[in-house]
Amino acid sequence: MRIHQTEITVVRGSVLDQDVDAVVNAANTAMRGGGGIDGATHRAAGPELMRELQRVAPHGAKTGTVVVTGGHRLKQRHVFRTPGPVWNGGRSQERALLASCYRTCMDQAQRLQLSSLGFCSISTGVYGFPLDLAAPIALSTVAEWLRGRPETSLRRLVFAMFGAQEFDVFSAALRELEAG
Ligand code: AR6
Repeated sequence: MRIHQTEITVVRGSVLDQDVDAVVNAANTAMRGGGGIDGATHRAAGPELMRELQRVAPHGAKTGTVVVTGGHRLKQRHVFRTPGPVWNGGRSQERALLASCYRTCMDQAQRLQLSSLGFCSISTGVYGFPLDLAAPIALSTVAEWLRGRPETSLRRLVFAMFGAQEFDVFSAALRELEAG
C-alpha cells in the first residue's frame, strides 16, 4: 500500500533481516534485555548495545515511548526500543498505548530523517495483546501519521512478521486498510 510517497509492506521473517535504516524492537520498560525479539536483538548487536542503553536510558522508559540507540553489529543503523502495553483484557488503555508506540517510532524516524523503518508486531508475543486487534491499530496508526505528513523522509515501512499467523493477520489488515 502506498500513502503519498511511502510504501507500506508486510513480509514474512525477522525484522533483523530487513534492509532498513532502523529496526523497531518490542521491549520492556526496564530496557535491560529480555526474551523474544529483544533477546534476539541483543545477541545480534553485541554487548555494546547494552552499554549504550545503560547510558541513554538509566531508569528505563515508559510504556508507549521509544528509546533510540545505534545498531552496533546489526546491519541497521539504529534500534528503536519501545515498551508495548501488557494486555490486561483491554481495561488499561492498552489500545491507546500500543498506538503511541507506533506513533512515537514514526516521530523518531522523522527526527532522524530516515528513509526506511522495519517494525515487528509490538505486544503480541509475550505481552499477549490479541493479534486481530493489534494489527489494525498498528497499520492505521502509521497510515494516519503518513497522511498528515506528505513531506516525510520515510519512503518504506516494512512490517516483518516472524510467525505465520502474524503474517496472515497483518497481511489481511493491510488489505482491509487499502480497501478503505
Ligand atoms: N526474531 C525475530 N522476531 C521475533 C523473535 C526473534 N527471535 N522473537 C519474537 N519475534 P515479543 P512483546 C517477534 O514477544 O509481546 C521481551 O522479553 C514476534 O513474532 O518479543 O511486546 C521484552 O523484553 C513479534 O512479532 O514482544 C519484553 O519483556 C514481535 O517479535 C517482552 O518480551 C514481538 O514479540 C515484550 O513482549
